[in-house]
Amino acid sequence: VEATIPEPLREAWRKYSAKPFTQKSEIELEFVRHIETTLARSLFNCDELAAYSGIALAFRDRLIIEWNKTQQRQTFADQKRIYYLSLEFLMGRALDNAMLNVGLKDVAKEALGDLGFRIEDVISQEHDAALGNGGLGRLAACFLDSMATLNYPAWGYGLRYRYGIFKQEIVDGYQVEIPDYWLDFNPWEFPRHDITVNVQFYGTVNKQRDTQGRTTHIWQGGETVQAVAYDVPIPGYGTPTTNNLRLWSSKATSGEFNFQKFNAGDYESAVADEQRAETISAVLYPNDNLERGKELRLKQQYFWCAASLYDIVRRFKKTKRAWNEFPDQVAIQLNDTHPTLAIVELQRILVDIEVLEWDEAWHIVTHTFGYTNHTVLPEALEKWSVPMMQNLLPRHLQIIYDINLFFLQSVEKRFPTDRDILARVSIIEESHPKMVRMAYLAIIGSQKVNGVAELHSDLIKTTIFKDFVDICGPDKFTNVTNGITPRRWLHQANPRLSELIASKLGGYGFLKDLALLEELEDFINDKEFRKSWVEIKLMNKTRLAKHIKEATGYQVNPNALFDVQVKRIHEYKRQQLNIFGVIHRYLAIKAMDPKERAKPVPRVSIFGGKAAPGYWMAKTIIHLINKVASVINNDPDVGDLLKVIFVADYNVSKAEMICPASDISEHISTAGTEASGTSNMKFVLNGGLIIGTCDGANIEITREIGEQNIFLFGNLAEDVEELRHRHYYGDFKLDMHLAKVFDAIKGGMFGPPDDFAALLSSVESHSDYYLVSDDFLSYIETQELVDEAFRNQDEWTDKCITSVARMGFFSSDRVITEYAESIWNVEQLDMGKENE
Ligand code: GPV
Repeated sequence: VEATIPEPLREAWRKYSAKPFTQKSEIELEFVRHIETTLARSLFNCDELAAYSGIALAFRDRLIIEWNKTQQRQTFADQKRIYYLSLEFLMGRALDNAMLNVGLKDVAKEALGDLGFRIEDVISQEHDAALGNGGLGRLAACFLDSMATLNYPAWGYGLRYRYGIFKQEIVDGYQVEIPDYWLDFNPWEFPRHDITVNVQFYGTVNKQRDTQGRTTHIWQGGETVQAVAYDVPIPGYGTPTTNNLRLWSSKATSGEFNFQKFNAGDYESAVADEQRAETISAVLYPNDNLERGKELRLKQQYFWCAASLYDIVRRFKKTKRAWNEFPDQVAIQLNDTHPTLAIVELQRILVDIEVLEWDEAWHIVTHTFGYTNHTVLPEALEKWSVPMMQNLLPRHLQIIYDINLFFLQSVEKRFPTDRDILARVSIIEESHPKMVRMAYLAIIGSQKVNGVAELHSDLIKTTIFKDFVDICGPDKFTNVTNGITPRRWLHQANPRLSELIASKLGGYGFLKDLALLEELEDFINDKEFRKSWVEIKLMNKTRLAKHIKEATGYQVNPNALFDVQVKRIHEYKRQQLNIFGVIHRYLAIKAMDPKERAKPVPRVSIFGGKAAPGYWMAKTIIHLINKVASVINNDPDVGDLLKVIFVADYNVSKAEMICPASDISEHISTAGTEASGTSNMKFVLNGGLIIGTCDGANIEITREIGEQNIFLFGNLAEDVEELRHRHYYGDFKLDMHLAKVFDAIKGGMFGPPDDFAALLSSVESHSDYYLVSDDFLSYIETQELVDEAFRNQDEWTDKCITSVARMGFFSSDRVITEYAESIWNVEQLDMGKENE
């Protein structure tokens, strides 16, 4: 029952209703009030962490006022909404972003200054919200920022993990994982103990006849777990729109807990049940581009889909519309196949609970969903075992079988002569055990399927989903090239560069319309501008050097060429190619006459990234990088010519420091394996150049910035299959330069060779699946071109400025606009009146 205040009393209510602050004095008042009351501290014991808490609470109040108004405005507007379902939202820190997006960072800086704090120190107290693994999760976070900034009525739905991605420590050169318990103090979430959904698991399905003689399915028994909503406000930049990210947390169903077992005197087991329920949302699975088929993961997926769908349907029903209007009010985007059960769940709600006819329900479902694919790697494509699904979600498995039956019947009708097509496209793989192919289900249940960069979208149409293009027609498959939010990845990460750009472009309009950056090319010969540009890069490198010194003890020279590869560690991303290249460089320096050693360009090779805890080869690569670092960094023959750094615990806030500090960054995946990549965009937007393969969005970056401004190397995607085939049939010869690198490793230069035997043999004797040897010569030659180019600092600066000027296309605002127009059919909210 919703309570409303009677009209005569609303005047008093309005008089006292909370107003968003704008003045320094108001921020100071709120800050001190929160320190002294909410936090029960005083000016005598307010350390930087307490100061962070105080200012964060002040801004959270500011956000929630706009959040409330936004929700009212969107309800009133009654338009179609976007629901972005993602198991990962890699948000990073919220305070800096909140202050910038509401346009009060400068004011807050003064306020904090008045009270004795430096804003940078306060900001750096915040714990990253790390509810994601890598690119896929960060993309979701960028999308939320853009959807709010563009005034789209949009909700994110995810899980409130108690543990985000683990913290990485490097001990004796090995990765060690530390649990990331991040919820001790989180002012950015609002628990909604009144918004709950009971989610059912296990049990059995019984058929019944209803009064009209229809067969209905009753799913009974099993267990239920309660989903509790936690809301996170998402402020847009330069707009009052503050959207909602709703994260579900699991707990035991209220009432059920304690009662029966408590009465039976079984208190301990009642507590155990409660804990088991909470386990569902306890931990983020730390795999990137890999699926492992664990039952708890399937439970997470259904728990989240069921709670979200219930919430979405509840909101729709409040509008009292007819069911066939559902797709006009609701667009649900599936971030990879993780939320594919939402398709089945909506069909179940419509057929079993709302008693619609199957076909009518299926029409609604297939006009509601869109599916984004993020990989072609076979080991990352989700499949769930049929027996597991039968046990956990018996009714859903029946519905999947029915969806499959109707689908295969239609395929058979259209392709009566193709004898294998049914087995190829069946949602059920006829293996032992049988498996449910989630991507096929997602395609069949969606209106549109998209890849995340042009090459990738072409590849899915010609390889993994080829049959579906024939069956569904090519129009179902589309491309939306990824992008990044310039608010976080330029303005927040690189405030000085953002300010310099604003000074030339006459304001910060480019942050909302990134194509405006093209005007920068007019200033390419402006001496003052170039000087500031170079100074800013040097300051950013100095800031990173300071962090490196504190974190590793190694001193690096900020004038050296900073060569960065930071991303999840994966064989396909080929950090091994990079470190082998570093060893090659080291051997070359060692072989030089000491007098010659003045010649090469000094370089710092910086690595960062986490390996999935069970991914041994990735951990071996981390170990090798660290061993190589300790040998090279302590070799007096080398000095500043070469340093190797592994930055531990790479995360969003470290990325904000690292991206502005690169001269060159590496995006060197085997062609055809990296769906898009998004850090490539972050580095170029911050005035760094790229060495990369013709893969993912590198190709479109090249098209935009010009091929004279990027260092491309290596085999092309179209040649990969043929090369692998040749290796497989014994036609493989280790590149001669790589052979010397391997000899050095085998000779024990970097510690016991056995430690690296598996890594070397993955290249030498297991067919070099990722073409490290095939691309090695091209890679080291291109690195020499990088040296040459870097020697000419003026031309280098030309390339950097030109590239930044041409990066407008890679704003996530452009991406969201494309989704809105070609997939969701959703309009921006008209903010006319509210913006006055
Ligand atoms: I599948 N991606 C990811 O981060 N984790 C995953 O489990 C899967 C994909 C990434 C891709 O690897 C990147 O190429 C892409 O840029 C990113 O998703 C966003 O689309």
